[in-house]
Amino acid sequence: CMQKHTGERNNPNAATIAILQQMADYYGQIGDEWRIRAYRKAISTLRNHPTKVWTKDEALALPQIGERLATKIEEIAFTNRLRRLDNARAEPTDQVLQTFMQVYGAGFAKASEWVSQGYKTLDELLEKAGLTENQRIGIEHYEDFNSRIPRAEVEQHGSIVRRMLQKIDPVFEVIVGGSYRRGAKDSGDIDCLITRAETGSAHLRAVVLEQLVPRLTKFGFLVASLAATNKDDGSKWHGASCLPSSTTWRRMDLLLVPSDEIGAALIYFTGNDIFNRSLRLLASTKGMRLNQRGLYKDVIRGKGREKLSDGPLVEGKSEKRIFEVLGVPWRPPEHRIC
Ligand code: DCP
Ligand code: MG
Ligand code: MN
Repeated sequence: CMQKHTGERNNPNAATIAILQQMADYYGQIGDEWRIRAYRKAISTLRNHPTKVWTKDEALALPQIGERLATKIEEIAFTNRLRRLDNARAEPTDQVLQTFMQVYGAGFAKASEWVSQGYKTLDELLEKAGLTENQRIGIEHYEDFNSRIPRAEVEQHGSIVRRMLQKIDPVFEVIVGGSYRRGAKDSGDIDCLITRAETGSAHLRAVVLEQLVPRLTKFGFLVASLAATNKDDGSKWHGASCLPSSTTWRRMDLLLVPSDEIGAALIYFTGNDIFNRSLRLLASTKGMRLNQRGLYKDVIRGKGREKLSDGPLVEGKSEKRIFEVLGVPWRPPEHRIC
C-alpha cells in the first residue's frame, strides 16, 4: 500500500486477482483472519509478477503461495472462475449467515449460533430467539444500519454533536473522522473524534458521558446506546443518532481523545484500516510501534526476549510529525485509501 499503485487492469494476472479478492472478501465476512492473510499475500505476489501464472507449479514456485492457493490459481487461470466461490454463494445457510452477520453487534459466532438453532429470517429472530437489547435494536434497524449515509447527512450529525458540546464548553473540538475525513461521498457510520486542548481522558469522559450524551438523548438526537465491546477502556461511546427531520437511525461513534494523543488518533480513526496496517508494519520495520495513542520506540526486551518495559513515546500530538518520523511523505486523508 505504501508503494504506488500499478495499473491493475494492465496486470497479466488481473482476472485471477479479481477472483481471489472476492474469495478474500468472503473470508472477511465470515471473519476468517488466517485465510484473509493467505489470500492477501498471494494477491500481492501476483500483482508484482510480470507474466500470467497458469499452472499450479508456476504458482508454487512464487513466494507466499502455498499448495492450496496454487491449485486455486490454476483453476481460475483455466476456467476464469472458482467453484469454491460459486458454492459459497449458492449455499442457502450461507446466505442466512451473511444476513445475520450484518446485524450490528453480531459477529460470526453469534450469527452461526442463530443458524444452527434453525432460524432463517430476521423476523424469526425477533419473534423467537432470546436477544439482548442491543441485538434487538440491531435487527429492528437492520436496514438503517446497513445503508450508507450521504456525506451531507454525516455533516449534519457532526454539527449537532459539535454545537451541543461547545454549548457545554466552547474549548471542545469535534472532528468527523473515518471515511468522511477521507472524502467519501457516503459513510457506514459517523466517527466523531472529541478532544479538548490540554485535557486528559478522565475529564473528556466525564463531560461526554455525564453531560453531552444525556443532553443529546433528551433532545431526541441520540436514540440508542449500544454498549461497547468487552475490551473497551471507556474511550469510546457507540450508539445511534437520528436527525430531527428523519426516522432513519445512523450508527454514531464518539471517540474520546486526550490532547496528547490527537495526532495518533487522527491517523488511526481516519484509516482506512489497510492503510493503518501498512503504517504499523512500516513502524515495526523501523524499530517502532504505532497505535491509536502514539508512535513509540519498540518495547525493551531482556536477554530471554522477555518484555522489560514499554518503549518511550516518540510522538502522539502531531499527525504530520508522525509521518515525518516514520519517513513517509505526508498523505492527505483523501489519499489514504489502499
Ligand atoms: N479502524 C482500523 N481497524 C479496524 C477498524 C477501524 O484501523 N479493524 C480504523 C480505520 C477506520 C476507522 O478506524 O477508517 C473508523 O472505522 P470504521 O469502521 O468507522 O470505518 P470507516 O469510517 O473507514 O468506513 P465506514 O464508512 O464503513 O464507516
Ligand atoms: Mg466510519
Ligand atoms: Mn466507526
